[in-house]
Amino acid sequence: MAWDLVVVANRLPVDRVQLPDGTAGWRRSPGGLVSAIEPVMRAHDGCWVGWPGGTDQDLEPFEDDGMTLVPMTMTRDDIEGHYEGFSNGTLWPLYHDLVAKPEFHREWWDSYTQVNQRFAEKAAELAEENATVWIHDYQLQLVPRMLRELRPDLRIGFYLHIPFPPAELFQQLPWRRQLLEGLLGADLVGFQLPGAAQNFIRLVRQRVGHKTHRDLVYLPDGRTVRAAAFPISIDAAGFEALATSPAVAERAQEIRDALGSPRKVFLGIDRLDYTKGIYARLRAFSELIKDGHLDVEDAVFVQIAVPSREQVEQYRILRDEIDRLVGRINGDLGRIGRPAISYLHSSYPREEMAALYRMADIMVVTPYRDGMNLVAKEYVACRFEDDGALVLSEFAGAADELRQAWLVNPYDINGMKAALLEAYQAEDKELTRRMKAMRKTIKQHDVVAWAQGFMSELSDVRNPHSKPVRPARRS
Ligand code: GDG
Repeated sequence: MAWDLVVVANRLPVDRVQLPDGTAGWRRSPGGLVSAIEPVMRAHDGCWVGWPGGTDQDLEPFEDDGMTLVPMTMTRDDIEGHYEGFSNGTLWPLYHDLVAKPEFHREWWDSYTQVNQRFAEKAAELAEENATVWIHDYQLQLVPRMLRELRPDLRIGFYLHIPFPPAELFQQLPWRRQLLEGLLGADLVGFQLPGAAQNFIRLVRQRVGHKTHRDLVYLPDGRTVRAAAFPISIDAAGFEALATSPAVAERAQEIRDALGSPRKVFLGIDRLDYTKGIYARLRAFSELIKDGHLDVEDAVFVQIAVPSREQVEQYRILRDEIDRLVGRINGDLGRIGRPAISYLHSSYPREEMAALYRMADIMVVTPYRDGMNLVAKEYVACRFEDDGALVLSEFAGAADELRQAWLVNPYDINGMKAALLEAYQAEDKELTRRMKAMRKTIKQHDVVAWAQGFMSELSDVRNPHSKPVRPARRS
């Protein structure tokens, strides 16, 4: 069977789980990628290639909720070298402003190359003639070129969900040229922000020596590659509908009651990742209590830390650090039945997320660097009464659009304290003014618009080897 659209991502949109009767089954995995890609998949005759989690399992393609999913097999060595190693130990910190120190290991690179080659071969096998292939994220940056070598007829798009670093940082990579050439296999390379696209173009000019003009790269074989920004978004209407449902309203009230009905609730929801700035944010909040600006009778901070990359050493260390900090803050500042921080290390269904968003007065999103940050957008989508405050890091991609948030520098603890306090004390009128403007933005640019924008730019690319999707326009 061959497909008109092949989506290639590191992970499939489902996780392999054990069902209560002991047999293996699938559960929809949480996260932005799934809700973003689903509408595109449904509009096309498409299939999705990715790793289902787990090791050494050869699984056949299968249908899930109307989508055809094609599982890739990964060995323990692949996971160590490609996923935990080069993707999350080298690229992730390097692309996030060196928030942690990236490690460079030649074995990791070899594994990254091998896994990328296998993904490319699988996509080549599944795509019908002149099909479109959409490759996602930093784990698969070599796939565009590898795939083009196998199948020059294809139309290839690549989208990077995380930031693309400035040349000064990217240059550290021993394999910088290979990665740039890998991406140049695509017809269209999409980024979250215009600055990332510019970083890429500049690097291609400097390091690979191709001619560039504005957002275009001219390759010696006559192809052109476009690099542009497509800020990702969320299913805004879906989140709003969930937040307005009676079940979610009831649950939101239940959570508030369980917290002891404080005057205001602060909320943080993040994957437990060192880029997200959880530690500094909790410190800032605790200092407001220590300084006497807030009282645990009036305010509580609910921090949800979703388990992530638990096999990677740095993530285990981070978890311990946050455990210790929360313990210390609650030990020092809490009272019986009134912890300063209500900390949960767990993941939740979408309905529970919506209830949390609906219940919280102040959403605190303070990453040191983030491609976009969908949590910030989801909070805004759920505030259907135009209330609630968003405190947002300037270094999250979302800050480009959500200008009416309380924008903070996450490295500046005093600045964060001031913003948290301002958001806490803000008058209703002020909250409404800000939230209304942000809701308008989110509604206008939802995830469907994002996916359509990317696909339509991709189908406009006209290159010598691939046939145009639509009949060529007469000039
Ligand atoms: C990367 C980039 C970029 C989280 N916990 C649960 C849950 N989630 C959902 C959220 C949200 C998504 O996962 C997380 O997205 P973020 O954007 O906040 O962060 P990353 O995971 O780092 O995502 C990021 C994104 O890709 C998309 O391009 O914005 O910058 O780093 O949708 O709601 N969902 C459920 N239960 C949970 O416990 N159901």
